[in-house]
Amino acid sequence: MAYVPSQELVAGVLAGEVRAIARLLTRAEMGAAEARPALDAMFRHAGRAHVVGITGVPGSGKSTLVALLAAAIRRSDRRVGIVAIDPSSPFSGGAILGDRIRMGELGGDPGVYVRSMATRGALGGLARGTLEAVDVLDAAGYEVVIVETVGVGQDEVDVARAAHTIVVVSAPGLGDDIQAIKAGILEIADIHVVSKCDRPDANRTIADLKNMLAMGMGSDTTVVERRPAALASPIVVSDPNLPAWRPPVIATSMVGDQGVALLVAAIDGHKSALAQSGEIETRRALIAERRLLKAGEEILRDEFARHRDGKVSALLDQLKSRAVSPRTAAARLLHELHIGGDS
Ligand SMILES: Nc1nc2c(ncn2[C@@H]2O[C@H](COP(=O)(O)OP(=O)(O)O)[C@@H](O)[C@H]2O)c(=O)[nH]1
Ligand SMILES: [Mg+2]
Repeated sequence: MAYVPSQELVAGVLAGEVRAIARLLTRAEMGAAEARPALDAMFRHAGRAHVVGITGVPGSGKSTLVALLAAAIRRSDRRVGIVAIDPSSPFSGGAILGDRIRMGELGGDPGVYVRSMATRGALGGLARGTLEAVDVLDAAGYEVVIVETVGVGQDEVDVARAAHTIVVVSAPGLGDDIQAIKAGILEIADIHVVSKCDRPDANRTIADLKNMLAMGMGSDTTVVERRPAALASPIVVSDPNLPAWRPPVIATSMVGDQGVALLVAAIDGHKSALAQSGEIETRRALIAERRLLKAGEEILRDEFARHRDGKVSALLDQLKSRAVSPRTAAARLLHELHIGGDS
């Protein structure tokens, strides 16, 4: 198969061609310099999708939920792109999200695209290019882009925080506490999910989570709208009278797809709440700021590694002997690396 320059893939991606999407995603993941202009073009064309981040500790049921969620969103005829950074959790016996989707009701559905990003290193260092993969799927016309990421570690949490709607998944059976608290991700939730609510111990997890929220670790909601009998907790579906969005708690289960339609409603409710309150602009600005800093960090780390044994080593020696302070050395470093310049 002949190598197609990345720039030539742009038109294919914009036309929604799966092969072009797959190739460009691979290059984004590899961090191929050649793909840079194409990825820049993707960023310019992106911005229409609603990006949903699904996060939670390993084994909390994220992949299972994402597959169900994607199927439910498909029923409203929207196309769904999925980027999963947790391709095979040890808890799921290595079953990856892509397999679930292919084997499930979405198998062969051209309206769903799943990409599992490899993680780097044993500690699951975040795959480079995850947010660029989101841009690619956004530019390719997927109306909803779901990002599954483990809510452990700064990089992974940063990816979740680049979403418009952040769903934090907690589950029974993973220890005594609400794991999301330990991971420090409870407060980033726009929507809380307690998964595996078919388990008898799920009620305790729901109660614990609500207690935590009542104690001010995030905010619970008390407004109920059209609450089906099956729903274990109240939910707000876009109420214009609310002063601000209050994260609902939704109980879900893979048994009978419980709570999944409500989760879709909550995501859509959050999306319209962001639009109605104008908060979407604030959030977009925050995401832009984070992405700028993140990209800057990446460039710095890349350049640092490239010159580690060259210009950087003398500076390191001076620092080691305390001839210069870290701040001064860093200022010189930035200067000498000519970051952003042509050198
Ligand atoms: N009982 C029950 N088990 C579930 C449910 N959802 C997921 N699991 C199980 O929990 C384990 C972890 O699920 P997975 O989706 O891979 O979690 P992830 O690591 O957060 O992506 C698997 O063994 C699943 O079969 C559920 O709704 N009910
Ligand atoms: Mg998973």
